[in-house]
Amino acid sequence: MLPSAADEISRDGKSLILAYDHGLEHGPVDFEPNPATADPERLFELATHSAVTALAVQKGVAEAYYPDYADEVNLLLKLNGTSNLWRGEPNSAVNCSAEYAAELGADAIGFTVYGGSNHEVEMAEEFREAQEGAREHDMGVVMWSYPRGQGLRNDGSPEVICYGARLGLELGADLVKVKYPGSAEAMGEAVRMAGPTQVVMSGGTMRDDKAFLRNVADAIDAGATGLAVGRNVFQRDDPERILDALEAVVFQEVDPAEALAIAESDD
Ligand code: FBP
Repeated sequence: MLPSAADEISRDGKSLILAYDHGLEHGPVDFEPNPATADPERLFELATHSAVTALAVQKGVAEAYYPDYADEVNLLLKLNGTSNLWRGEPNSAVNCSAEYAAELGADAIGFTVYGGSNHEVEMAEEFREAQEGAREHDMGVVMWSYPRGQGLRNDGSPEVICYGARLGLELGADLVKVKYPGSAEAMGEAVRMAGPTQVVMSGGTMRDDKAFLRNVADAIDAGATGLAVGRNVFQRDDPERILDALEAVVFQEVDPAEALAIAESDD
């Protein structure tokens, strides 16, 4: 692994990746709580917040909007994705190459791998091509490691999430994005299993400020180097406010209550 490959999408060894591939992965329903966020421009504006170290989007959104933000936003280009209209065994279509990501100006590539799916073998082979392409173009590699599929009964268990973190190391990711495994202890184990691959926590469904920031603080305490978050930022009425609080929790390791007070005073 190249130790510096993720530097472009990190600050002081920490990452706050704003994820915005939901229009593909979940569909327009994810924009309903805050309709302005259906407009990618709103997310690119949010990504200029000092807390954000990269914006993760799909190719079409990058082509249309990134040229105007190339100086202000670090681009993490997702190379695969599936819509929620798909009802089969978990799989993700590769819709962009590492070469084209480099042409678009990406700092890193993102790739989903569903370990445990009946399609795991082909996904791992596709990841190989993407990972090696990223290495050729000096781009970081972020794996969305979400074990799920017919054979997995409990894909949210700490053991499965820990295994997902390890897949990131084994397959050559610089950062591996995993769901929060439910406790700081379990997150610590995932971090241990990932070794030099940095672990970032996935945001998940919307929850209240305190609960969400507590999960983030626990993950950071356990050795995670940040988070990749979508809904818990853009579905809020005031996304900038939670970014202020996240900046304090992730980069200054401030306690969530204090971070919220900082965010309030910034208003
Ligand atoms: P959230 O913070 O909104 O959970 O976003 C993280 C993310 O990984 C997105 O990049 C992706 O679109 C989504 O979650 C996939 O979620 P799932 O596959 O669990 O429905």
